[in-house]
Amino acid sequence: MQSTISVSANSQQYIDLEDKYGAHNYHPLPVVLSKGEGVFVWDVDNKRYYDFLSGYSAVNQGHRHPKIMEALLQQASQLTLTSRAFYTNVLGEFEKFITQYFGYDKVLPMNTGVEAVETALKLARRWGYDVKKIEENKAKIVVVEDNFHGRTSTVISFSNDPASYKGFGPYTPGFIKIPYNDLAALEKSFQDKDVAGFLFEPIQGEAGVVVPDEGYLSGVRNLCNEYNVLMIADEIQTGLARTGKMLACDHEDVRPDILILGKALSGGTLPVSAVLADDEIMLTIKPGEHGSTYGGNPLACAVGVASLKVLKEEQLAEKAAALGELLRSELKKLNSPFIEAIRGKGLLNAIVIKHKNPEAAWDLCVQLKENGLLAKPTHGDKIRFAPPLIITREQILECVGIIEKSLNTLKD
Ligand code: IF1
Repeated sequence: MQSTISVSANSQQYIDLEDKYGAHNYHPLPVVLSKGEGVFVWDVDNKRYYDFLSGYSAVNQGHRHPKIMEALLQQASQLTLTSRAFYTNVLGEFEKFITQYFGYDKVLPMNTGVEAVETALKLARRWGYDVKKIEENKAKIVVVEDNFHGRTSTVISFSNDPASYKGFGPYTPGFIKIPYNDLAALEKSFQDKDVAGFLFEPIQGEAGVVVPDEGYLSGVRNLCNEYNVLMIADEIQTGLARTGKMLACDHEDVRPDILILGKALSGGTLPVSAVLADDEIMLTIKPGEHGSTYGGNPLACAVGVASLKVLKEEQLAEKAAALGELLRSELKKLNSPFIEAIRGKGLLNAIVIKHKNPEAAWDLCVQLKENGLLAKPTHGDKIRFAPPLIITREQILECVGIIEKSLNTLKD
């Protein structure tokens, strides 16, 4: 039985509206938000909440960061979209800025995360044919179990979560799935000469914040070098300071051949994603062979630069590292019988709930909401704790208090 949910009539009308007119492809918490600022969001009754989801890491810089807003509004007053049929005075500046920021020759801008993943897959295949000399249509990409890279028909083709793939076949061929965090399996998969790339998340988000063993990232790098396979890091969720480094790959000083970014690249303002690689890879795609109407649009370029600047100016990676340590150690101190595991890196964290009631994680999230903190369960028993990186020490401690109070309402 789910715990009683208090929803005001005011909120309920908006919930009913979405329910009636929107597709039922989500199951949101019963809270209706109308405003955000920094680490907080407010509902339509003006109740304030800590946002511990941060748009799944899209609002690392906090809601409506003033510098990102300024860039957005300034650019909106000049030019918002041209398509890539013409040059603009902002795209090149963005491209120069982001390639120098991450140390790659080139960038290919897209919009949503999954489009950037698709771009990376196409690049890896093309590189496989043009550079590695794989026979036409034979290229394979190695992926891992419990991956999450988005929702397109190709990307769900290599998901092993039935909720993602079931009933959406036929599936795109050309993917080999191996266990995560398993270098022996990776090396075995590389025996196949048709493997062009290895696509993976440096920390698995959707799987419930699964952190690989130390040495995994550098091990992947070494094997990719040895077997001439492209290392493709999906840092859409883990990148941009979230895990306590600018990129999760930086934890082992590893540089992927293809770097995929999204989410916080726009600080939560609009879909902005990017694929970074060096010339040998990027220049295999020629004019007319890939693109997107909105990719690299002026608004995206302006907020992209501003969003990246904020990360460094406010030392958000360093903050995430320190506050993540604090959050996990304070959660441990609670010694709750209902917390089976606490894991994560930086401010990308999850707790695993242990309870005889399979709805306990959902019920806890409802209690957290009542007490002023928003978080969402994944896969039934896991709850992600990922606040904006601008959160303060005092606020983290206050939030742990809210979590403690909410845990206390769970009955044995
Ligand atoms: C939803 C999850 C998070 C991602 C990685 C690519 C994408 C994502 C590593 C695609 C997107 C989102 C999508 C969102 C929920 C969310 C999510 F729980 F589903 F897995 F964050 F953990 N690579 N993740 O995490 O990016 O195309 O969505 O911009 O509702 O599907 P997108």
